[in-house]
Amino acid sequence: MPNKKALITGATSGIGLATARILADNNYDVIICGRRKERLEELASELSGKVNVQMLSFDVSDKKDVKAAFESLDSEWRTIDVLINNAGNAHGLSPLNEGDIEDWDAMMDINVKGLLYVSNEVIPEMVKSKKGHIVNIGSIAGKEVYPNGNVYCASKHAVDAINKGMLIDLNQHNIKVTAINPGLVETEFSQVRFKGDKERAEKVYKGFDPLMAKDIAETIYFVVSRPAHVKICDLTIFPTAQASATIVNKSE
Ligand code: NDP
Ligand code: 8X3
Repeated sequence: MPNKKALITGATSGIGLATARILADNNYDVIICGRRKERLEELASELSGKVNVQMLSFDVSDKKDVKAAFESLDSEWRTIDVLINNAGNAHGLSPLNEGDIEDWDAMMDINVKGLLYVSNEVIPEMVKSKKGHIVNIGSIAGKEVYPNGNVYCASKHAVDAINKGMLIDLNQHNIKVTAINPGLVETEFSQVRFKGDKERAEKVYKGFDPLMAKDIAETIYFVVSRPAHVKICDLTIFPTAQASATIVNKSE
């Protein structure tokens, strides 16, 4: 049997990177995506001893770029078994009245429209082949709204709604759909949110044991490796110290 194929957006860092590694360890051929080509090349050389690897460097928020990237794929890579819609980030953390319009655009364009553009390229082949699994990386920010989270929370609430829509519309085509909604995971997420302010980013994860990218990747592998008749639809995953978007048991 040929290996299954997984496409992972945002594979240059954090959750996507850990997911590409764990899927390759479990014999998935992988299409790794992200804007940072050097990181894609490093990961491709790490994984290509184990499985077949394709790199696609594109900006998920640019629909022409997305289309061109998928058109560049050879036909044997066009039928994807597992799509991990992971690329995304928060940009800024401030009251709505002090928000930056560029940050708002980035979050809606990347987290919401980017996920749709990529899905639009992958779903038609899944429908034709009557199989496939889409894993959408949402967030606790898609279930709750927290102070200053406003537009990031809106983008992740949209991901939650899109996930539910996919679940309903793709059911008749035998396509599984899963939302994974993490709480606090220590990745480059807060560095991006705070625009490279490392000290502020590190503070987010101080005083408790946050989730690590590998914890989410292991859960994703669990979800995609269930038997054909089992579909996990929606999971929220917290570090043990977390109880809601705002309740975190910190030691300091
Ligand atoms: P990272 O910042 O570590 O990784 C983000 C990934 O997204 C990178 O690989 C980046 O690649 C990619 N990405 C960002 N913008 C674009 C773009 N315009 N086009 C293509 N790729 C892009 O963060 P995480 O691993 O934490 O985040 C992954 C997902 O998990 C996101 O959707 C995030 O919202 C979600 N999440 C994270 C949580 C956390 O606490 N860390 C909690 C809940 C959800 P590149 O820059 O190379 O393009
Ligand atoms: C990322 C985690 O707490 O900023 O989605 O919502 S949080």
